[in-house]
Amino acid sequence: MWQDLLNRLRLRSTNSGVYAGRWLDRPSGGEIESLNPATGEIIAKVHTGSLADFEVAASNSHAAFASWRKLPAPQRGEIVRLIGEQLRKQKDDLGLLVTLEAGKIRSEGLGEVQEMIDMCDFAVGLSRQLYGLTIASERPDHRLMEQWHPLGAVGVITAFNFPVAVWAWNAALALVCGDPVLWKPSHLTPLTAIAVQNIVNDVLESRGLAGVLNLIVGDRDVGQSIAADVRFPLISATGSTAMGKSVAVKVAERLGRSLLELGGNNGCIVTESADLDLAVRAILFAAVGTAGQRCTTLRRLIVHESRAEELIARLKKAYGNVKVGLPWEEGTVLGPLISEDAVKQFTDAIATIKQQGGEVLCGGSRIDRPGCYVQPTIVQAKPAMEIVKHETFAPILYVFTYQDLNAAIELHNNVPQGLSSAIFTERMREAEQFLSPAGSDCGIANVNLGPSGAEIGGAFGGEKETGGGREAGSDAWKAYMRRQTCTVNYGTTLPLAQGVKFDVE
Ligand code: UN1
Repeated sequence: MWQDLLNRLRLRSTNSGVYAGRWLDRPSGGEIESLNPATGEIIAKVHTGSLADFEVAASNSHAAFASWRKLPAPQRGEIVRLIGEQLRKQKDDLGLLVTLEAGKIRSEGLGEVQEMIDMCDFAVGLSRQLYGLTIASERPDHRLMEQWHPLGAVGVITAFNFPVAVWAWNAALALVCGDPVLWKPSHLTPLTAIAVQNIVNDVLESRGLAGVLNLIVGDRDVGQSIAADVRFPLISATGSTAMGKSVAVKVAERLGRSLLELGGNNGCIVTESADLDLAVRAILFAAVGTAGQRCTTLRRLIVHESRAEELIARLKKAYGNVKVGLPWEEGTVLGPLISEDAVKQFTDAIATIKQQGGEVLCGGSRIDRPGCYVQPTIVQAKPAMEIVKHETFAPILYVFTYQDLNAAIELHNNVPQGLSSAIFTERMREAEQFLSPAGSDCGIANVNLGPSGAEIGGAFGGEKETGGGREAGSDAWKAYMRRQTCTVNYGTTLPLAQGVKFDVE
């Protein structure tokens, strides 16, 4: 059924998962299967890379740095522009592949490719704006300034839930900053990565730039090797907190730089004055969209006690109308979870919720049909429940009630993660309190919209166990470059800073 799509994206039934400047003929790792989570069927088999293949990919990435860094940044931007152009042309197919392999509904699959295109556009503009500062020197006849130089090859480790957009956040910036990339995608979504590599290869090879963007589909060993390797001064990793901690330790051991985007456990406060029409729609998208598998998914709803009954009733009604179906079918809003493992984590979490005194208000079960489907679930929770501090990557929404906004913000912040957050209020004071230094402790804080679905123009990332990294827009590019502070003495004397005297006859 999907063969035409796979052919158009040049995916054969057995694909080579290692591109190290060129496709490796026979990667020496094992073979994995890419599964369609909506049906459980095998889409294709993929040859993975071994540690020996990693070595080839790493040395090619490192070698490419020598010349790529010398190309003027706007010319690097031109390459990114060409990549963006190809992505525009293949948006429909690539978006459908995301739907097929990651189980995202059609508009979200397309949205993901749009996010890649947006990143390319952003990076093209940025390629002419990698500005440094000029600083007033305290010494006469001195110029003090900073400039930004390419850093080196970047290791990019991505997760299944944004199988291509997060690569683009990193790759588009890395490229204009002068850094080659070695990408290790999730083993659950190798085909989308191979399809993207096929697209970028055309651009790179036509310009004699093979080796600037590389791909290795590999297992944990490969991820650990990238993290440990000094040829990658920056490792950007997206995934679970457990994965991030192990990568961070490896990178820190060699004093490398890491950019981490890890677990989220995002909350939303609905105040007494909230516009519930807005809130219901936003909560639905944030908690049920992507089957609860975004880092930014809404997991904790903290609602003023005077509005709780009405809000819960409206949410239950809306949850009842959620159209579950095959993700590529028109009208579907809830597709499958990514895998059987993910379904097990959902059912285990529901059992734990009940043990810890949570009450399932709606949902709570696997859906009886082929594929990895679960019901969108609302749970009346108590703050003391241990499980509400953990991120379960599934559509489970915990509801708490509050009386006083200070207490609500405290409850909101009382989790180990700190990615995204939101408040619904019509009162300016409440909104500003949420955004103040004593308000939300997250990297992202929204007013009158949900916590998920950020645009690329802002810096994306979060605090605490979310890892502290910032990707995509704003000045996130600085992580991909090294800052050099330069002082030039254009005078004929040698005054020392801080007025130090050091005269020797
Ligand atoms: C993620 O889940 O890793 O803000 C990223 C959002 C998306 C990105 C999510 N633009 O929901």
